[in-house]
Amino acid sequence: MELRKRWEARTQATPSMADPSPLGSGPVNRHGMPRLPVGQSASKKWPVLDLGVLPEVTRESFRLEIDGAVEVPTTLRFHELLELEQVEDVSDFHCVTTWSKFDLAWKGVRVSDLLALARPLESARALMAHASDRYTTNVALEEALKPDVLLVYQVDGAPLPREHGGPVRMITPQLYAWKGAKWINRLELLTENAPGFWEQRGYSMTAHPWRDDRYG
Ligand SMILES: Nc1nc2c(c(=O)[nH]1)N[C@H]1C(S)=C(S)[C@@H](COP(=O)(O)O)O[C@H]1N2
Ligand SMILES: [Mo]
Repeated sequence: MELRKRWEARTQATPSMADPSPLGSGPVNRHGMPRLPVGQSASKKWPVLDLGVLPEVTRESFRLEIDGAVEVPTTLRFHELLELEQVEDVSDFHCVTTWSKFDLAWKGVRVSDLLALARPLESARALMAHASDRYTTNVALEEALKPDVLLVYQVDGAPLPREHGGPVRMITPQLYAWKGAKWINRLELLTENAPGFWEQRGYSMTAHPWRDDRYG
């Protein structure tokens, strides 16, 4: 796909794909990185972490805006997500507070496919994800366009629970999990990377788990 191809070399060069000395332990994952990033412990449970506001979003009321540095600002409803290529992927979830949850089975659509619909300008460099609880988080395009970066509506065969960001959230398996906005409602393309909610409060702009890249 055109947009992803344009960014492919930069994506392949990201630390979670190409770091020659990644920090972590355990057998390697599909990208050759140790499965458990440095400073993390595997958790059986899947904790809930957020700002303590549970927005009232349903599949019916869900809207996703894709705007900013794009040719075609676009708004999608839930059923329109289902018209795109549906992706099932099993991936790990690394929270900066040191727990990792392995093998979450997600279903959703690729962020790269969503962004392509809006035709990002050549000058677009980063994504600001916005959520209904007013949370924001920024991700560079070479990360956001990875094929395992999804907007998901299902986990382990069931609708995504509201406390985990249902009806629709983003996931970024190759970055710390705060880069994945729950209750997502807007993908804003930026020509210059800018800090989101936690990034303004000292968290890393890049958030690479295998570099212990937690704080700015
Ligand atoms: N909208 C929104 N998304 C969010 C957050 C939040 O507060 N609001 N917290 C982030 C953080 S810090 C983490 S670790 C993960 C936690 O996801 P979970 O509650 O499903 O485990 O969501 C991220 N996405
Ligand atoms: Mo977090």
